[in-house]
Amino acid sequence: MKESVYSICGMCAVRCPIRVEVEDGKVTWVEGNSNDSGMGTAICAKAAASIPFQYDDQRPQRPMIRDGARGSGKWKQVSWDEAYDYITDKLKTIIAEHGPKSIMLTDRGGPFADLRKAFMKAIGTPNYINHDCTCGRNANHACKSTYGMGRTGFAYDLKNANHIVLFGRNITESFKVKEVKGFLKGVKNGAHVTYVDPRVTNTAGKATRYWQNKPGTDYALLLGITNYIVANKLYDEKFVKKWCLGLAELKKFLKPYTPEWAAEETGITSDEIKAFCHEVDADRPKVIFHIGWLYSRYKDTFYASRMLNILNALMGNTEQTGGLIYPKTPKHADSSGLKSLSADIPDVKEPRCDSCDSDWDWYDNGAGMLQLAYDAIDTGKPYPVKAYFVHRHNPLIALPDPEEQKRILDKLDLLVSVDVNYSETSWYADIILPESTFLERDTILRTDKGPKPGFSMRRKCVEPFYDSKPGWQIYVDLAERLGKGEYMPYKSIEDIWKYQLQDTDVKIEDFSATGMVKLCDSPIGTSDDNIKFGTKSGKIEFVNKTWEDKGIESFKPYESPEAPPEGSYRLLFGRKGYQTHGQSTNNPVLSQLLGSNKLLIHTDEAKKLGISDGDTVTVSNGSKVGSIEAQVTDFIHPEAVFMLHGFGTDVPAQERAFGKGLADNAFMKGKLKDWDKAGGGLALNETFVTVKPAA
Ligand SMILES: Nc1nc2c(c(=O)[nH]1)N[C@H]1C(S)=C(S)[C@@H](COP(=O)(O)OP(=O)(O)OC[C@H]3O[C@@H](n4cnc5c(=O)[nH]c(N)nc54)[C@H](O)[C@@H]3O)O[C@H]1N2
Ligand SMILES: Nc1nc2c(c(=O)[nH]1)N[C@H]1C(S)=C(S)[C@@H](COP(=O)(O)OP(=O)(O)OC[C@H]3O[C@@H](n4cnc5c(=O)[nH]c(N)nc54)[C@H](O)[C@@H]3O)O[C@H]1N2
Ligand code: SF4
Ligand SMILES: [Mo]
Repeated sequence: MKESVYSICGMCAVRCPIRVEVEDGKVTWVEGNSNDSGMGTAICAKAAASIPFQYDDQRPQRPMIRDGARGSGKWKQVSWDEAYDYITDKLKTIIAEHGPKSIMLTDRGGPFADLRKAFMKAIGTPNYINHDCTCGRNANHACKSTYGMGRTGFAYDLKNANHIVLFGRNITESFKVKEVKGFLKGVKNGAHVTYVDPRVTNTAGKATRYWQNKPGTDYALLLGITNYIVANKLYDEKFVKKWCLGLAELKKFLKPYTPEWAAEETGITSDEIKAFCHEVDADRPKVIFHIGWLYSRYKDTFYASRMLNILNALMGNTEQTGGLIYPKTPKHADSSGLKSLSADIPDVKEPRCDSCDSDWDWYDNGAGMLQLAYDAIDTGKPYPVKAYFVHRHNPLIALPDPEEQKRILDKLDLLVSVDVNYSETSWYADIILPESTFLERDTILRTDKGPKPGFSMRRKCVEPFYDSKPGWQIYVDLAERLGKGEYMPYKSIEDIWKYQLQDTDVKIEDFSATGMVKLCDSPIGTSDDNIKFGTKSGKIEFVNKTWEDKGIESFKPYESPEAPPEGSYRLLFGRKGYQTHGQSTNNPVLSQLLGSNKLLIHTDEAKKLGISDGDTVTVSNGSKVGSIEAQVTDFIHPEAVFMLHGFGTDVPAQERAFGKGLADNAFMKGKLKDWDKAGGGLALNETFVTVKPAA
């Protein structure tokens, strides 16, 4: 019998709403959950590839304990009881010597992290951290320092925009399904799209204006743009007067940064810059400057991102159709929210190992700073960190310099990986706990913000194919064994759902029909009454005194990016539409589409080096050397080379991907320590490699 299960995709961290067809205990079809407005039924290739993934025998099938040196690939398969005993025995010893604060956990953040945060709080450690120092950290902190709220404090109303401005935001390949659908509707409706990237991408193909800037010069371009907009009053004077602080200081700071100056620095002509400024002036307030994501990997992208935030403010696009809209919460619908699973657990008084609550207290300590936690493992300061849980996170691919990381991880007494793959980090761990795939497990409820706020549910569609467990069960079991069961007293997922829903009028049955519950019947529209900023002044702060008191200047004078040393190129990276970071290259189906990554190099540079398209080339940075196929193209800036992220696995159990391509992060030597002290993001793009024909 065919049955529909409404659930939430888990093939990447976007977590789209889906409908899954199940027949005789097998998943036969996955599509978008069209009950969610803007979603429709179409989804991405990665989601479809979840079906063969469930049966993949190249993923961990039961718990495994290391039976040789770390990374040796020697494993002993064990029962769940043995695995739990192993972990709790080690943890008890570690806790006896160093206290519970010597335990840390990192994951991929997001709505389901609430359960892991509760586990950490229950066992008495403050050290929950997520991946964000390699993702949106600079952009997030830039938004906080201007608007007083995080990067996701606004939703972009792309489908109604007149102009969408994307600095390295490759929205059609590094996508979220709903967002890209909104973007394409905007394009169809005639929106202007300005796309800036040293590399031509699919998104450039959708743009009305494509600028190939010199890598690392976005801040200069933004200074030139803002200078011209401010000097010529091409902004919303009424909005700025009412809501923004620091215009005079901004104006003064921008003086030297004319479009002519920016042209010299970026390679984009001043006429083009000026034409763009007049165009956005005509298009506002329906203009969206995307505040950035992954382009924010340079030394100054906190400041570039701050300038994007300031430009949004100048457009007066807050809470405007076609602009930046507050995602409405349950509160807007007169409902309580989900109760946090941490709510009834006593606060942990210990300081954080990454010092985000002391030395770096202007940072958002919800996400923490993983690079500083690595320092703590390495140095034992501010205190020893001896046990590390890595959940749905793969630092040996996601953080730079795996060689240096392994040196540091070797100082741990316990490294636990909870994963669905033999990730590079699982392979280096002491123990692997296989989590059931998202098709095989329930998760805690999540809140959906938007015009119709509500909650949604990920449901188990089929029984686990291997001897795996859902994440919630793993942490509830471990809390119990560590004598903290009273804080996670759940016997079933229903117990957890009931706990989360206790302050609302919603019942578990309400999710059956569509997998989601909306808290209002008609969408909550935009209104000036909703405008509220999280800064001390309640305004958008071009000048932020609180941050200045911490030594973070509001306006940073521009410095040119370092020129690539003679014979070197700046290493750029990104992803493809049918790839999720490092976790798709061994997928039974996606591996066939992805094959190996290549090194994109400009035609003129390739000619100089005697490299032809398809040649094997040697790439190196210090002691790190590797070979890869060259793709010779006109579509990349001559100063840069590019490779897709997430390839080059060193895990032999990933048989389909092993030996294919190179890992970009392995060339980022020393980059664990190279990060932006203002924004907190790792400066991954400040990496240079030399390229030559393979011998
Ligand atoms: N050099 C370089 N570094 C980068 C990037 C880059 O482009 N280049 N990108 C950066 C960005 S933007 C990000 S967000 C990070 C991402 O870094 P990560 O969060 O580490 O990346 P993912 O591949 O999303 O997830 C990591 C792990 O989760 C596992 N996993 C997948 N599904 C499940 C599941 O259902 N349960 C469990 N328990 N595990 C699961 C995967 O097998 C994988 O091992 O990397 C960052 N680092
Ligand atoms: N299919 C797919 N979609 C995803 C993900 C995935 O793994 N797969 N991951 C999700 C995650 S976690 C994230 S963070 C987002 C990332 O989404 P995006 O931020 O759009 O990231 P990418 O496309 O990976 O890389 C950014 C682009 O920056 C360009 N770039 C490099 N240097 C510069 C520069 O100096 N200036 C400018 N303007 N551009 C530059 C690169 O050429 C690249 O095209 O994607 C999300 N969506
Ligand atoms: S973008 Fe694709 S893989 Fe990611 S959650 Fe959505 S449907 Fe799944
Ligand atoms: Mo990310």
